[in-house]
Amino acid sequence: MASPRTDVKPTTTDGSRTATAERLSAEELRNLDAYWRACNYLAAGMIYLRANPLLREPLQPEHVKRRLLGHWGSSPGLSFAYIHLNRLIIKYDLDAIFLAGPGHGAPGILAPAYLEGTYSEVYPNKGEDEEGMRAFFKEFSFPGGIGSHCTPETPGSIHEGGELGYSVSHAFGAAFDNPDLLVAVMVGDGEAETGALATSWHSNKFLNPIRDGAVLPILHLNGYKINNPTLLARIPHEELESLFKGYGWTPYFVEGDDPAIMHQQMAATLEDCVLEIRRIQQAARTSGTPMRPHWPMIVLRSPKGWTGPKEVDGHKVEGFWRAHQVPLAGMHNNPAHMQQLEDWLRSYKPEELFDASGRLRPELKALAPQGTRRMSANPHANGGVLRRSLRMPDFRDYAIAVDKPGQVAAENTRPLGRFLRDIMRQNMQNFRVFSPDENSSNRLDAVYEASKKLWLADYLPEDADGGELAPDGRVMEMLSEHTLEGWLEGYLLTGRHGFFSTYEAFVHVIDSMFNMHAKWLAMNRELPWRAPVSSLNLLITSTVWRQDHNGFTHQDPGFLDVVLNKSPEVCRIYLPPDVNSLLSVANHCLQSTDYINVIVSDKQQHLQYLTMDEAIAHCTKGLGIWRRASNDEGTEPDVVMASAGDIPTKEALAAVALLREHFPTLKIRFVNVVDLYKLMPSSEHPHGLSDRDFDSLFTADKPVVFNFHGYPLLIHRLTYRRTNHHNIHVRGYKEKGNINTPLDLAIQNQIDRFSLAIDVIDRVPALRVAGAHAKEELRNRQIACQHYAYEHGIDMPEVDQWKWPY
Ligand SMILES: Cc1ncc(C[n+]2csc(CCOP(=O)(O)OP(=O)(O)O)c2C)c(N)n1
Ligand SMILES: [Mg+2]
Repeated sequence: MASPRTDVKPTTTDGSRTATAERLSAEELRNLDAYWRACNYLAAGMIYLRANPLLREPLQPEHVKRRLLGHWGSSPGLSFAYIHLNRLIIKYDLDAIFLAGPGHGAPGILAPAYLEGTYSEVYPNKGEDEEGMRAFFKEFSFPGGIGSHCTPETPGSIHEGGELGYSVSHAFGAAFDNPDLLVAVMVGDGEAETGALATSWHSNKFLNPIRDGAVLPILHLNGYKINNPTLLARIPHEELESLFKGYGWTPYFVEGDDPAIMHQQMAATLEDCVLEIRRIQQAARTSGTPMRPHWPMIVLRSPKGWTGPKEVDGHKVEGFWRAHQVPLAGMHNNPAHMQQLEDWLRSYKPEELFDASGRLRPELKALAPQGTRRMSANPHANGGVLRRSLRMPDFRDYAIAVDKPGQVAAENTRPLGRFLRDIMRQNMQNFRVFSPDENSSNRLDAVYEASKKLWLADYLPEDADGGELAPDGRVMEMLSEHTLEGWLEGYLLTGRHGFFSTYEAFVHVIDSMFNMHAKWLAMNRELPWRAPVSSLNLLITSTVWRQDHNGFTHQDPGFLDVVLNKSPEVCRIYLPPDVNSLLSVANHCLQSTDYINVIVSDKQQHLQYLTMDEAIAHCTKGLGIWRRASNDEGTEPDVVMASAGDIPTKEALAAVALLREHFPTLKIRFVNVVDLYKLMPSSEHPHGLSDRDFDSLFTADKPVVFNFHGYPLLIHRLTYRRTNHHNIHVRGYKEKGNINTPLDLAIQNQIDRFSLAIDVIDRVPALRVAGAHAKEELRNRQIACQHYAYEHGIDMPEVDQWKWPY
């Protein structure tokens, strides 16, 4: 079995790169190593100790936490890279932040944040003295304390690293439009096996060295995950090197386990990388020619759990997966382990590192940068403080004229594209538009008039014909929802603004990224020192109801069900039915902070209902009665027809028209819902309607037929506590469909006008028997429509070109 490599390879221009020159004087080396020992001491202390933080007395069981929760294995490597970067921040006055991909190694990040003083500034009760250190140790991964990852509570963090895979894309998002920023990102070698991380190496093709900052990935090749070796650590060196060269990087290797040698190697290699980055940037910036350089990256091959216990109970720990979490457990009834822990902690010689009060000694303190140059205090990592509001054109200028509701059709997203174009024009430094190859398909292509798609890879002559590519584009398109979402999150968390559009069925690719970001935002709101960041705006388009040519796999409105699981404080869902309501919603969302705004709007031709003034009022309320579609004014309705979503709204309106044709005296109330959370009780969501308002809109006892864009159960989830819930009958997508005409797809899922009208006949007591004839006729028309579709491949013109008749 191969042990960690200790061979030192010479620097070459074309082969494997490892810097060998000794950059650290003996004193620098001694101090740097002492600083690292302090980090490692704190990391272990955080995991184990609740008292006796400086080991001023012999270690006793009562000094040790009863539950040992945390991850030691990653921590020493993380702080190793962090403090080496500190050296260069001071030497070259770098503006740098640090992202820990394996965020479970938080002790390796919290330790330097504490040593450089930021932690105590942010949390004054964790001061830089013995009592502060005790409190700092105790709260880590402790009930009522802080989490065991680089959560938002961690000063300097924009990346929790709870769910692995997003570190590199987050790092690039942070670097975009921050020309002076260096984003160092540690990538777990296990993390590198995830799909999201694998695709994100390509981000280097989207970094413009003139206007963007730099990303320096450090692959943390500690060889192991929780219980397994990592693939990248068990392939030949050449294969690993070729892999990264193939991704367009220049890999530098730092490999070994002897701290003295490794410090020299890391100091030299990191410095070479920083200088190489500067050279690349200067060349591009002085020539004005954007290019795609082969940016440097570092492969840091070091033992997992470096400097920790070598063996425990006869099992190898350092340099093996057993070092992943707590190397020594069962302390309280195992004196041998207690002794081994004490020996391990004392091996860092805390008495040499901290003064009598418990503060880091001044010669070591001097190794950390000052003020906002400290990575834990860099404002980019608390992006809300840098955030400037977007300069917004007036969204009303993009309205379309609606003289009478339900007469003209328009593509709902196209005017939004023009609105985004002009937002882009006014915010050319802090706004970007993201989409997985779909901005044109989603009818947002007007945005290219302001800025093209960023492309730094090769160009072909034919690209000039509609390719819309440019090396300075601000529209980000790559076919990786993961990478785009990660870029956007990184961009927002560093204080900028963005807009992401994606196909409804495939937004599920980022379900769990959405989850992670929602959790981040929920915690962000709890921390007074974290300033609000721009909301993440997600347009879900190419929706389930218009997948005529793509079929079954493209029909999935279930993302909304995922969104609903997350904290109501941070999630918003909007289903604007037409152009003007979409513009009004987008205008609101783009100026909001600390939310994830999910907007569902199909891109194809749809009937238009609301004037801009009506749209503003309707969207401000979030839901409301459409008077012109209702005939119950001044009386109690016999039935409420409700809708949410563009196509369901049209079918619901057509159902109302059919019912009025058949039953002129039937009193129908038409309610449209734009803001889905309005349906929730006000006690559960800040947007929720009071029971009084809900009952007055949806009645306390009349049947409600609700035609919904997504899966029907979601409306029940939202309304189950309402007085009239037992009378709410929801239609929505039920996994039926393939290559259908729009109406046939609606019929198969029973959201069509005929099914809805029949539903009403079935639910309104006075019609149950009297409506039998009408029901028959509606069924016949439904069957005729399906036959027509199967015969002609299109919907009957009278359906296709249906207009609101009243
Ligand atoms: C996407 C995802 N899958 C699984 C996990 C569970 N998990 C936590 S740590 C870990 C191993 C990580 O190994 P590596 O990236 O090499 O980090 P190291 O601790 O070695 O630095 C796993 C599988 C996770 N956090 N995220
Ligand atoms: Mg690992």
